Amino acid sequence: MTIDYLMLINGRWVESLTKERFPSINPFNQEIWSTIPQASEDDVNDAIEGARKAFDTSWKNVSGLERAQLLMKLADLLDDDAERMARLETTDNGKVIRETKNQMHFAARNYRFFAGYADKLYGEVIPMDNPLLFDYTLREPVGVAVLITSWNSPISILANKLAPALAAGNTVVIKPSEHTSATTLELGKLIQKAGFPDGVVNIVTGDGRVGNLLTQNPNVNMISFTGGTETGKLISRNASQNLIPVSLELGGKSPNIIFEDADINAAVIGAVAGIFGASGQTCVAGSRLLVERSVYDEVIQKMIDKSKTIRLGNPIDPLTEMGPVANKSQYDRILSMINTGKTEGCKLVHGGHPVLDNELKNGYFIAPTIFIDVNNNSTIAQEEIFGPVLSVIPFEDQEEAIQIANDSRYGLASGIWTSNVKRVHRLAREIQAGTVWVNTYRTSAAQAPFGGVKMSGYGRERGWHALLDYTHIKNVMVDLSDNTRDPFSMQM
Ligand code: TXE
Repeated sequence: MTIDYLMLINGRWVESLTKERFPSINPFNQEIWSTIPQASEDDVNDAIEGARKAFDTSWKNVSGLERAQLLMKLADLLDDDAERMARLETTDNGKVIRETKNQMHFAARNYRFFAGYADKLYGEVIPMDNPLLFDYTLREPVGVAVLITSWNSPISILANKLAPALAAGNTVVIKPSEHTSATTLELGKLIQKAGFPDGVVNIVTGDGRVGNLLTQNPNVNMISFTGGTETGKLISRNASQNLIPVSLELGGKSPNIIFEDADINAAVIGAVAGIFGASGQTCVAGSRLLVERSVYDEVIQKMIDKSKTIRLGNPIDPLTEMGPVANKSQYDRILSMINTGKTEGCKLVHGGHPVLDNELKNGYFIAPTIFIDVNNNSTIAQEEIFGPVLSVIPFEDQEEAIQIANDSRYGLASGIWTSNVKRVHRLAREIQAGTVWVNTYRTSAAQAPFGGVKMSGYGRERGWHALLDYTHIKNVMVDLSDNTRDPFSMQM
């Protein structure tokens, strides 16, 4: 039996005004397991009006302490519901349950982290040259924030946005990916249960048309987006028409660099986590593995050996290590990129094909794939594939490693595997990326800021830095003098 979800608009669970719906498909068995409303323009407007009204009325009078308590309550509810939420997420996007379960708790941790800031967002008193001027700042919420998320980690990505947005006193309209809307709508139920006032959090569903309407609406004050780089550009263009700020967390082609002085076994595990974890469907995927020539053959052999042991299977089974990719269009795109790698002469040493198996229900499975001797200019080394496809690239020395690492239009994440402490800090400065992992990969924390440079976007999520995107600074200047000023001598 399919579940027919509703949208959350202004505290009410509603059908789309046009009654239009679309199916959500389980990528493991390709069955339709739920249906989702396709929001109309009127639904979008209702959601934004609801968020605006809540911002101007009820939410404004909720103190920082109360906001913190609501966020803490939400975190508790999410922790308690993690198992069920993880199963739904896995059903929707095919990500293995061991990861989706972790992500529920990680999201809860994010709500707690930002809850701690809700009553500590204060400004500063600024000393003036003129002692009779008293100047201070207020840190204020921006207003109505639109949060658009992708399908690869819906609840975890949403927490990166929703937690700081609410902590800072904004109201929001969320649009999850059309491929994975269910858990965001389930979270809406937890948000209501936690006691957030009506209209503070609205959730509209649908495809890119809904995102387009949301990001064009003049009543929106900021946009936070996670998704593809091309969509990010469209959103940025829309935002420019209303001159509102945007935070963009986009794609990547991240270099994971292994030096000869690294703990090679640990580095290989890190490289596997980097590209085959989540079937390669993460923005930080370490899709370019740069390996120092002296350990090149050893690393490749170990990568192949390790890849052979990866357990593909039903993502709902806790023993499964790699599930299917999330949807048909991803599946087709990944296979076509593998084909491009082959035609461009990259040397395929492992995988490179779909895995068709009755046990796997003929789901969208793609074998862990390793290309070696890849030229960094080739398509598979430059384009984000968003699948389990690794390009291994040799380098001769540190300078060449830096040059290859930075020869990319993206700049999201990077990894360095070495025991040389000087090299660590040198590369940390030289590499053009928002994150540099050292002797680890795909490790994250609520406290650590995350985001990209270059075509990977701008803005930061997690860490107190995220609050900067959801607040603006107001300056208050008070004249304490009794004298009237010369009206024609003011500086501004
Ligand atoms: O992303 P889209 P898709 C990359 C990855 C992947 C590619 C395409 O390379 O292969 O993007 O994935 C909404 N205005 N990443 O098609 O289209 C859409 O409904 C406003 C990297 O899934 O960018 C969804 O909610 N919104 C990434 C969200 O944007 C629009 C994660 C993301 O969808 C819109 C996912 C529009 N015109 C994909 N069009 C990462 N950074 O982790 C679509 N949307």
